[in-house]
Amino acid sequence: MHTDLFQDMAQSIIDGEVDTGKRLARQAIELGVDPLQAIDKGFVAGMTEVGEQFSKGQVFLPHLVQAAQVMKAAVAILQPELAKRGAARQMLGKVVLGTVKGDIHDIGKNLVGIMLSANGFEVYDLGHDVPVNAFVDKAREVSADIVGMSALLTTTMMRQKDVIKALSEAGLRAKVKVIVGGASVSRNWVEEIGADGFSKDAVGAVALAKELLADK
Ligand code: B1M
Repeated sequence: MHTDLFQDMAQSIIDGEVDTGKRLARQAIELGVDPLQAIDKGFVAGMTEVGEQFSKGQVFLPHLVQAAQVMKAAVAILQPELAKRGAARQMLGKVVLGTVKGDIHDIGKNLVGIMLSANGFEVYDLGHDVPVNAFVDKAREVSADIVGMSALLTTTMMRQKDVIKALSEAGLRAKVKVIVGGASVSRNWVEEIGADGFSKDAVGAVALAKELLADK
């Protein structure tokens, strides 16, 4: 169902057409399409394609920038609808979230934040390019239950390990669960750095956060 709409959404990302992306996001709401499906099957599919074209040298950095702009504009329109669907909720826990130092990729991190908020978590989003100590300071300040870190570059994944070390040094590691994510993050990486879990997508991040706090 809605296959054509999803294809058009993906194409708007590939073409870098912000106005088209916004129009299709509004159309999805009017048609009652699940906003999460619109993001996943439509816009994210387009972003994956752009990423593949970039790695093959078929498109260049300006294309990535433009694609990201379409994605952000479309998600901004779908976000209130996502929040509405997550209505009637209790506060499940506090999450300090950010993309690690040196990394400015924030689309996936934003989606994770939106989904956690929509599902009852109080999210403190520190943004992108977040220094190691900022995670630690905020976790202490708000008595966080979870620290969540996104990293998309193989070069910046190491910062996730640094934050875990800094949390330990600050005496906070036993009090917070640490979840990580990003295109290159794997189960092996989670074990290597001593995190508590990872998720491949934003829906999985919510399930993981709930699971980790279940016995708290
Ligand atoms: Co960049 N980039 N980029 N980029 N970019 C990648 C990551 C890359 C894989 C592209 C490629 O070569 N195929 C490659 C990394 C290679 C590597 O290290 N292995 C790359 C590169 C090389 C770069 C630059 C170095 C390019 C350059 O300058 N020469 C540069 C780095 C800048 C920096 O950060 N210092 C760069 C810049 C950019 C833009 C600024 C142009 C733009 C980002 C704009 C923005 O975010 N505001 C950009 C984009 C758009 C991409 C791709 C194409 C798409 C990323 C994205 O938004 N995906 C990406 C290729 C790819 O990943 N396929 C690429 C959609 C998003 C919904 O998915 O972010 O994976 P994702 O998030 C998912 C899951 O990973 C998970 O849930 C999310 C939602 O489903 N998840 C979590 C994410 N965080 C989580 C946290 C959790 C749990 C789950 O818990 C806390």
